[in-house]
Amino acid sequence: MSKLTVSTFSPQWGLQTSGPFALKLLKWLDLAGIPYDQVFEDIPSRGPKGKSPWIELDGQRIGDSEAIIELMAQRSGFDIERDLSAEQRAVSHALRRMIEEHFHMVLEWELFVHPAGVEAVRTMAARMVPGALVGPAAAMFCRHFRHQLRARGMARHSAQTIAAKGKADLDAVEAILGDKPFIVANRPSMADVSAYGLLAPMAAWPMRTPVADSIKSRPRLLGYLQRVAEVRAEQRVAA
Ligand SMILES: N[C@@H](CCC(=O)N[C@@H](CS)C(=O)NCC(=O)O)C(=O)O
Repeated sequence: MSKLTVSTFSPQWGLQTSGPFALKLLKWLDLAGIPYDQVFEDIPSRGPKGKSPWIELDGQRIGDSEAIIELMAQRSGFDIERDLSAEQRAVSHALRRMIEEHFHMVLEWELFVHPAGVEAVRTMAARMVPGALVGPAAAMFCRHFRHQLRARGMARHSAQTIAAKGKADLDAVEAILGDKPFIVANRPSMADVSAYGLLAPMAAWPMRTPVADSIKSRPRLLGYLQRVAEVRAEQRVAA
């Protein structure tokens, strides 16, 4: 397979990247055994879809973790859900959509609107831009996400309601996980790759925000995230 370059946000909180969708993509590539070069790029508007992550392959730039995974699955023949039943695939799909389309807004709200998150964004901005620009850059970043979250409806709720919504998603993940090693089966599915990408940053970040604190208080979820972090490639793909 040709050389693959993956552009992601910089590493943060002991993770390969702070970007949830990039973390998801890197985990899938690791499970597929597909080698890649990671390039740090903290300005998502530079990507082909204006969002992080994106890849470069055969001179083409492709955005969106789902589209990238579909393409790489086709090229490599690696189907992470190959042994799952139709029902398990459906549960995996539904959970993935909940995590990526709903829980992601809760994550963004805690990072870009909650005061503890805003403070952390300032610290991160200090590593990216010269001193005088740190305040304006952090404010611009947070404003951008606040507007998006308002447009999508999430930021119109109270802080208490948003925390309750996030915790309800965690309850669902935990209940479906039960005593299984992974969310829908005894081997990883797309739901696990998404859950890892979106939950691991909140489990790892030091800021005290309600839903991140809730993840940190759930040993079953923490054990699960550790398991996904450690799971190895199931199949090697010729480079
Ligand atoms: N559906 C996209 C979502 C990517 C996404 O939302 N990325 C966020 C960072 S986690 C981003 O770049 N946001 C920048 C923006 O919305 O301006 C995917 O799966 O890659």
